[in-house]
Amino acid sequence: MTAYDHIPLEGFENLSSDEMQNHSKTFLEHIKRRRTVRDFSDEAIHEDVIKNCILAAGSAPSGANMQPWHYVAVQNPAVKKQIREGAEAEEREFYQRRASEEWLDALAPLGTDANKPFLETAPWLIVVFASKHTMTPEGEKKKHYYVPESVGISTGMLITALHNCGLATLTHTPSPMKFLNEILDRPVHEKPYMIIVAGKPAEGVTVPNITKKSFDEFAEVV
Ligand code: IYR
Repeated sequence: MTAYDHIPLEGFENLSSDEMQNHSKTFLEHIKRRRTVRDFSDEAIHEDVIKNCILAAGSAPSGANMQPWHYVAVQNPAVKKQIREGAEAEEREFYQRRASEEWLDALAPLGTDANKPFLETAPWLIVVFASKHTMTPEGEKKKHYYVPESVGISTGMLITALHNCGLATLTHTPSPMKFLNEILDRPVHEKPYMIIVAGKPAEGVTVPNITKKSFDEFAEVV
């Protein structure tokens, strides 16, 4: 393998300490307004918005720059219907048989159940796949590294980018998710990672009155 050429770092914003403090506060206020919603408006959202957010996700750092993700942005109503049917079948199994009492108890305050109408109502379902390896044009298998870490970072950036455009999201993980490979025709070495449901919140939507941990509860400075 030959080493990459190195080029000067371009576009680095050299902020003063005051500017940094202002940016940190402004961004914190903005990101704190992100809330997961479970009821979506069916208002259409332009494809370019979703594509740009996926490009933002694709700019994430990844192990050896392998970019081990594949995003499928679904807006086709027939495909969304298939995904809803597949997800609800798995969720029925989950709620009726697979979930432990402890897990059901943890979910009870959220009031979730096996019905997932938002999978058809929301204008976009962004299905994230994590890929263990890639195939070179010569048909050679190239292993990916730190796959869950890389895809997690990328998906977090996607959620942030969508929030930045005024879109609400829901991180949805029906389990198992193999049905997504069949519906979306993805190869077996790509593992469905999660579905990011995106759109405007339904009119009058409510969210659970939850709080986030304070700095001292989840972080420290040494
Ligand atoms: N996948 C199920 C259950 C579920 C699990 C967790 I952890 C949540 O935070 C929310 C739901 C569902 O979507 O209903």
